[in-house]
Amino acid sequence: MAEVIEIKVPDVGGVASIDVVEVLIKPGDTVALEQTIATLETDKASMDLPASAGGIVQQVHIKSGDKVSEGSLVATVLVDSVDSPQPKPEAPAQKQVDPVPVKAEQPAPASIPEPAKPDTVKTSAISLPIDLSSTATTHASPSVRLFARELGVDIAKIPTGNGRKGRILKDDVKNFVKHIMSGDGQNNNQGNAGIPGIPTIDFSQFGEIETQKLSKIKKLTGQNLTRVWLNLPMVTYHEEVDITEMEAFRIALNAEKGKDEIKITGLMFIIKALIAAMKQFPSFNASLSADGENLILKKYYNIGIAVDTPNGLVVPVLRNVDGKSINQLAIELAEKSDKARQGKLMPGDMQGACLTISSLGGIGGTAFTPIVNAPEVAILGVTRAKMQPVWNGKEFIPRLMLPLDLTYDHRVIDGAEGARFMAFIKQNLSDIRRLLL
Ligand code: CAO
Repeated sequence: MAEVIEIKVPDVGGVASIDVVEVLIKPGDTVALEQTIATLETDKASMDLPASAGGIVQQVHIKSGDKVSEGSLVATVLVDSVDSPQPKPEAPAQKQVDPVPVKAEQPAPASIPEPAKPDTVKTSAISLPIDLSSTATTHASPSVRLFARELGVDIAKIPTGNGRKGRILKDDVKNFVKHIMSGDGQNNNQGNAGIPGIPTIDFSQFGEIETQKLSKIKKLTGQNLTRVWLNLPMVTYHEEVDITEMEAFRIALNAEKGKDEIKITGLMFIIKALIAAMKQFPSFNASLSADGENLILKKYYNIGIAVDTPNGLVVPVLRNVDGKSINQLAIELAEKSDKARQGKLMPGDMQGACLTISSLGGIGGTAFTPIVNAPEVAILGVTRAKMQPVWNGKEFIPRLMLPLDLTYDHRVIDGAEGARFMAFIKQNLSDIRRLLL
């Protein structure tokens, strides 16, 4: 025999006039015992309303926006008396279930009940208690939280929901996942992690405009830079290095070269000094593990070089640099930067860097604050060397001074370690004989 059971709002600790935020069932649906059928909300908490009986929903008596109180009729459910599952008093999960069983003599497992003929139907009412204390936050209902957890979504990362007062609904979780999967979540003007978005402005109201599509490289670089900017506590340390002797040696070396040979720039010496410093300070040749618990130290020395191309910034990687001569490095960088500018780099050409150098020295500058190419832990910025009067204790003498900027991930590198690393590079570039040591 089947019977129609009324599901009512249970004892909610005397709170009246509770808002109905979401109704999750409709007539014809099959619900299981304890399945969430609606989300209710008071000023202080939200709660899932569990079905106090399993069966086929006959009628739903509430809708989103209604106000309900204890005893309000929520839905009627047609229950197959023989098959409907009952709460077992000894099962811990059902300790919260209303002590009034649907039918104590019906322990059989759930099956979808057939609609019963009217003359075999009788009506009764049951309600399950709901726990207000366990749902003390007002952002999302427990069922939405559970749904988010099942998908591995941190609900705090969903900026706002479409429910009443910004409540996060199941659809908001789904849309958030879609947004992330499409890659859009990294690269838009909308605020992430609660950061307010940048307002959209119609600039044409102020004057003539033209809209240009961003290149793919620019979009990808933008995503990566935003990700790093938001995730890494970065510090930039500035230093000036006397490269007068190094420059004289470089000019002498280039003078020996034939017309068609690749010339050596100061960058090659900087790469060499950087490798020596990474050997001396191994935490710079490392990456933080994803859980932030370990430092992964690398025993190879690959250096990424930021290259300016018509389509945007790319970072080809020079591999196993410690085993290469200055001339080899010059040839390899010329080849890679040519390839980069022609858009011919393959993904493999841009992978595996331990640290990156961003050199603007060919263009100018006195200092800048490059952004770490995470999961690397530091980046070395270079701007234009210039002759400066330097006090030698007796007089000012003209010296060629090279400005360097080291940005590092402060979770891995301490300030003093950063300063020592730069002091080591400075010592080696000021006296390049030290690179032989
Ligand atoms: N001080 C003074 N002169 C410098 C210098 C410096 N720090 N660095 C380079 N120069 C000189 C070179 O000696 C060369 O002079 P000549 O023409 O007389 O030979 C000239 O500037 C051009 O050098 P270059 O830039 O072609 O060569 P490089 O080896 O120094 O750099 C590369 C190669 C690929 C790094 C560079 O061409 C490049 O693309 N730089 C841009 C990187 C970039 O965009 N970074 C920003 C990233 S945002 O974080």
